[in-house]
Amino acid sequence: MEKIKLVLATNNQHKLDEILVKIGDRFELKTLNQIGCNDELPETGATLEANSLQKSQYIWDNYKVNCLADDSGLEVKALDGRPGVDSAHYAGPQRSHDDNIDLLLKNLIDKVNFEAQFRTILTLIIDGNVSQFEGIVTGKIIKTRIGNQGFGYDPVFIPDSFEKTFAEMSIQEKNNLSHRSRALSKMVDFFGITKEI
Ligand code: ITT
Repeated sequence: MEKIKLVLATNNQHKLDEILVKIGDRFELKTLNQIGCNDELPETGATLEANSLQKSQYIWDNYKVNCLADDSGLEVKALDGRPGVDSAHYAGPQRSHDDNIDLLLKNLIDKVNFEAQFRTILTLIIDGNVSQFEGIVTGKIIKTRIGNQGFGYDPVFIPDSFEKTFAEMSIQEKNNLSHRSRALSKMVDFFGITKEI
């Protein structure tokens, strides 16, 4: 069966790697570079849903190719769901993962509840038709960084039922349970594609 072609509407190499490992065997995936797109994708919405749609719609409108965008965020209970949609630039426009974690830990200093979740909204556009898929993983924030794999808030996030952070996991391990991977599984189900064995 011919593989479905999708352009991944993201400039985040880590997301690309996680998506390629998860579904690269079942889809023909292209990066923005490969279609000659070097643009900053628009992300001016107030929600993950809106931003995810904006990024995918931008690629569809400008390149007319089937595409998939990911907008994700860390939602912390004691911070009323923040940083949420602002996760990438929580500490400022420099979009520094290190600064973001520092600010997160500072804002949690006087809190007792460290529960948090990562949430992803994928937006798939096929022939102009839009579908969205959500993935969530719950866990907790820890006060010091552990691990050097992954990206973003991975060094301070321990998923429920685990004793290590996302940053201590390989891509495959993280893909067993991550928000992104769960949303991707829903998309795969949507296409009804089974893994070849
Ligand atoms: P694109 O918009 O180009 O896809 P981005 O990094 O700007 O890349 P987002 O707007 O979705 O992506 O921002 C997501 C931010 O949330 C990201 O920069 C991290 O700080 C955090 N984040 C999302 N998924 C994460 C994950 O799996 N592990 C750790 N942090 C994550």
